[in-house]
Amino acid sequence: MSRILLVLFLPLLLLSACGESNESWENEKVAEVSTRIVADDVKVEWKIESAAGDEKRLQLKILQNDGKPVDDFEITHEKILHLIIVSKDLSYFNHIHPEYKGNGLFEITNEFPTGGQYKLIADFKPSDGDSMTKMAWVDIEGSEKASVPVVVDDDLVKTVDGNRVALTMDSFKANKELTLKFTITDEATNQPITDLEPYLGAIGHVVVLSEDGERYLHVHAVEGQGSGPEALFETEFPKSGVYKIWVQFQRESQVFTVPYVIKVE
Ligand SMILES: [Cu+2]
Repeated sequence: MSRILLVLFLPLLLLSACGESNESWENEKVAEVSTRIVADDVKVEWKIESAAGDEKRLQLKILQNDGKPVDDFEITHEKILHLIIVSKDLSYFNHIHPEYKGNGLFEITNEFPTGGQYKLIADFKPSDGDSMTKMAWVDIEGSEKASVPVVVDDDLVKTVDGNRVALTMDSFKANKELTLKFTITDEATNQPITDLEPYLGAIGHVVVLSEDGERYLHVHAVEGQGSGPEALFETEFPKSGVYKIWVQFQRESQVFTVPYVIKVE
């Protein structure tokens, strides 16, 4: 008799145990989703006004979709927020770090070389949220210059401020993880440069945009690199086409930026 009861009850016990654990797992999941800030929850209000001289004052207000400011950020690559500014024709590039005023508001001034359209790209990470990128096209008042065509480089060796920087890639194919390798030599002496200083917590910083300025690629410096002459970065191009790459390095407290235009098959 007792054996029959046990046989009857065992499946019931198992069922209820499963039910309970499923439920608590679901609850945990819901709690996690409700507190973690994901990119879709966040919007940026951009404001641009004239400041002193030729400068413009840029303001970014970072808000959740319900209008509540995001007011707590984690530092990534040594800064709370990274702002990239690129002209429509990709001829102008700037990478700056707006000051945090609190309550989701960031502010900085910038001198735009001409009027016209610019792309603003902000990288940041809300505390207890995902790293995210928010972008916008903005119109800057002022006289416009003829746009400079984006032309694929025949030669991927460029010299800026006496630093000769050669770019080599292990592949020019889309949808494939690949490595960008920069090799830096002194233009005057031909000697390898080995005194790169850490810049934003890495050997250097790389920004990649598609020719139309619409696609912004995430690029990671390979960790644990020294101070030159080689610097390695990993990325993946989402589709074939023309891309502009800007690499930034620091020597003797000075940052220099080297641009390249490549074609990915
Ligand atoms: Cu930055």
